[in-house]
Amino acid sequence: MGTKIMDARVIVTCPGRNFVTLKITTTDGIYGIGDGTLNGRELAVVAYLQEHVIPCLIGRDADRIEDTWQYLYRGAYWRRGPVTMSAIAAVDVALWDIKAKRAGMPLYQLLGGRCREGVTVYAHANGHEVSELLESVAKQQELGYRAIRVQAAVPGVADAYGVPHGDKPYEPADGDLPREEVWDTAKYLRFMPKLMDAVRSKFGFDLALLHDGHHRMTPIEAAALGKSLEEFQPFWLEDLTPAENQEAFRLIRQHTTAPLAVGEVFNSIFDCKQLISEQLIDYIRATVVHAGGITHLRRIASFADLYGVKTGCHGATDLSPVCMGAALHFDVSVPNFGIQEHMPHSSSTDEVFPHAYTFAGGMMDSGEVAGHGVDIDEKLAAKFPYKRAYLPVCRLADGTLHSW
Ligand code: GCO
Ligand code: MG
Repeated sequence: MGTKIMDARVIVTCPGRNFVTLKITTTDGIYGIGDGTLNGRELAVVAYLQEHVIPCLIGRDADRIEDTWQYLYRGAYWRRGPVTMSAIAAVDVALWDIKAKRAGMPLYQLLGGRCREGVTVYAHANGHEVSELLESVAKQQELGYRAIRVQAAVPGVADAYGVPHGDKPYEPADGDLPREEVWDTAKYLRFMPKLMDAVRSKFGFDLALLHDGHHRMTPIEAAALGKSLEEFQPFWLEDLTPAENQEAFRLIRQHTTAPLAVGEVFNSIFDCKQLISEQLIDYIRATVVHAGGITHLRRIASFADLYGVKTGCHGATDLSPVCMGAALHFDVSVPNFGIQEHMPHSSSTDEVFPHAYTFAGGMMDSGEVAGHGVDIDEKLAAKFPYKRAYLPVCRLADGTLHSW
């Protein structure tokens, strides 16, 4: 009954920003697509797929998703890392798409069926001033969001994370070479309670408020931030410290009950093993494309469930609609779902990637189309050639390089 992989091709397109898509076609004429986008390092994944993965795929049984995953992960000898795991994710998601299309079912059915009626998503609000942030929160509320991430420019700091330059939507990968930003943690720590206070005073406590520290604090600074924001009851504080050092979270946890979320840059279960098993975080932010696809993300989620840690998939615009589609099937079917990030794509991106998923009233849904429900219009995609774009780098006032 097996169907074989006949062809696999990488499609790179830049409808406003770069996306890497793998398209796998089987001997029975069905195709599936997977996202392999790694922001600012896109062509590294393309080379890994073309030179090292695709030659091993041709002729392989398309139904053997787990075995193919093991072959590409365990069989490669050099394991893990964002480039490898994004490439594996692209294959994995394309194969799940094919299997679900062959079954004539939406992907979530193969993952055990629905655990909920829809997926609660959070939006981004930001501002160059607190007043502008408050307007942005109101606008997101009007669109129906009941969970909102708040980021604002910090007085006296040239470039805070999460605030757009000018009036374009926030999209940080904007330089032909990396733009340099200057950062000051002390000013940020003094400002954050004022920001949260302003938002709570205007909107009350029913709105779920999130905030992203974007890896810029030391553990003790992170602990101080958590303590100072606790009274504003954040839904979560994200990426307070660079999380290579998992045990750093013990120190943060000793000082604050603010819920902690980490993991958008993680690519395997080993990146979060200690964070989860010691219950040092509350939400794991790994998502489909950077954490080895549906197959590996489910493993991370099952492990997290043992320790009361919920999911909170990364969903910035640098993850393609293909990743979003796959993530929504995961989200509706995973028991320990927490929340899903939603940064809407540009209209040209949505045109290149027609999709079945929907948004209404602060919730998204995967839709009922067989497969993951996201396609690629290759003719249109070809009209948007790859354009090199780097994420910024960050420095302190004295020139010291800091985590961006
Ligand atoms: C988020 C993220 C993004 C990242 C981006 C980097 O929480 O949405 O931090 O905004 O900066 O995905 O490529
Ligand atoms: Mg983040």
